[in-house]
Amino acid sequence: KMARPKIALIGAGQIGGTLAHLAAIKELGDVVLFDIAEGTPQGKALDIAESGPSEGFDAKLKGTTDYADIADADVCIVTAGVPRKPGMSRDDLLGINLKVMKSVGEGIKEHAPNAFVICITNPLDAMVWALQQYSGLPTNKVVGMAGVLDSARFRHFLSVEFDVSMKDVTAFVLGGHGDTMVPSTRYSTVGGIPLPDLVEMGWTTQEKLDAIIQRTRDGGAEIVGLLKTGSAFYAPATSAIEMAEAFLKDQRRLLPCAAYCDGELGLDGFYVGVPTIIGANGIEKVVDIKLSKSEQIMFDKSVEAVKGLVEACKAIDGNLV
Ligand code: A3D
Repeated sequence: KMARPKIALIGAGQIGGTLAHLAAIKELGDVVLFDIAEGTPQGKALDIAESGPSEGFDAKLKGTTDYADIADADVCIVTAGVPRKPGMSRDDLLGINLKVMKSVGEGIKEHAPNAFVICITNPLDAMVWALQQYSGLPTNKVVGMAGVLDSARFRHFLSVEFDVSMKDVTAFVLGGHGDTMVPSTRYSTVGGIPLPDLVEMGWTTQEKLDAIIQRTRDGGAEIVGLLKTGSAFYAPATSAIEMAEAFLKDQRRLLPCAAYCDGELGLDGFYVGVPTIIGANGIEKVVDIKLSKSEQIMFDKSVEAVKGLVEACKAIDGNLV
């Protein structure tokens, strides 16, 4: 018997619930929603299951507070922890969410050690690094979602500026998922035409482009400021589902993700946003792109910010190396 893939969602909050809904609608597999808040995962799983007859999907949904239920999951998507409130930076979440990563990592290690693990919890680059250590899973099987979302925001703003379909807009945002992220203009295109060429052609101006880049950097804060009670969840969930699908269907998608770099882009032994290929083996490859001088300066600054967060984690938990 061919079993359906099993997708475990650790954290059944705003993003977790949206992930469950999308995974079911796209029939990526059976879904287990896990949370420590008794009733929340069960309630969301039942509610989504009850949308099945109208939507017409075949997927089982289960809500649980017991890690045993994630047994042998093929994919785990981690959103457990707390999100930002207005005025908070992602880094303010570090202390609380590091403790959450420890319990989640141990749960995955015991029950789903063969899973492809996608971390979304902030501050992303440090949390995915800690989660890999706490879970003990191979580095190619533990990855952070940020670049797909940041690039999607960039692509959305560009498609509005150029008034063209977002299908024809590609974009790359690299570096850490924070205020220092690096939206690359040379590697971002409309219909294959790089952004600097579009400025030269007079289709947009450098000022407008700079404003879009800044809005992309502030994309998360813009949503937090509007919602007031939490952070973005529809687009973050969709981005992680894109990565999960690339793994489950062995698509070999080239997506920017927070991946473990060991030599690539001059980095040794930690996580930061880089172009990757996702296929059946998880992160199949980190694409060692060449940055321009100015991009390199921005990237280095971003890497320093991530290193600072990693050091802060080590100061809290001496077992992390
Ligand atoms: P929220 O709706 O609060 O959901 C978080 C859930 O985690 C809640 O249901 C909690 O009960 C649960 N939880 C807390 N502690 C544990 C634990 N130890 N084990 C299991 N579950 C637990 O938040 P959200 O879904 O809006 O956001 C989740 C995380 O994603 C936050 O840290 C956000 O900052 C982060 N986030 C990241 C991005 C990126 O692009 C990287 C984007 C948006 C949000």
